[in-house]
Amino acid sequence: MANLKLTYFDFHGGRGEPARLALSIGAVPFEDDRVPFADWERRKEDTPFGSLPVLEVDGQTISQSNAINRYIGKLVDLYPSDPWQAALCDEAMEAVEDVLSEIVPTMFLPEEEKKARRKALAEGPIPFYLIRLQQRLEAHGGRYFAAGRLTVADLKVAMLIRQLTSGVLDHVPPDLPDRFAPKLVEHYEQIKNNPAVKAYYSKHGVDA
Ligand SMILES: N[C@@H](CCC(=O)N[C@@H](CS)C(=O)NCC(=O)O)C(=O)O
Repeated sequence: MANLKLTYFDFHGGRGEPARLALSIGAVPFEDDRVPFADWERRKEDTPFGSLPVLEVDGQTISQSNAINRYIGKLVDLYPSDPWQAALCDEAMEAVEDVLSEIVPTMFLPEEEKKARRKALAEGPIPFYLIRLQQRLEAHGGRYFAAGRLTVADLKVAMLIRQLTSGVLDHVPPDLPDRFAPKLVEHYEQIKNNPAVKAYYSKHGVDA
């Protein structure tokens, strides 16, 4: 097995978390390099696109969260081998990227602007993506986004729901998923109760 080092910010969530979870579910040892926010400016220049996550495989580097998710998904059998199912898995992961690319930039806005932008997101794009993701889940049987089994798409959507329901995003009501996409909340609970996911969070001393 290759030597793996996954670099992401030092918190439980975000774009790096699905890969951390997938490696843990697959029981693949990896160096879990957690970057404190205070160190980021110094380390940013050394990443391929000035962002995290980054995965090092035997000293070679790749970035872009979904490229990493696909690569790790293939290593640990959490990515479909069937091309159509793989495309469905990608579809869900890219939809999460669409919504994250609206949410993440608000973190760096001054307070008043952040409030206005997040209020607008909570009244439009976030419910839109929640409703459409739920429709896609239901279209594929209601339990998994692709292949009728756990894939990295489920981990990525679950991390979005975890973030939205946790209340960490000021001005975004944490009940949006319950109101607009209760089936995604059920799906998140199902992922949270996966024994390997539970073991991962209990090892880190946090609630899933
Ligand atoms: N398209 C990239 C986006 C990566 C991205 O924007 N990551 C954020 C954290 S979730 C980041 O590194 N922000 C710090 C910065 O841009 O300086 C991916 O999917 O990995």
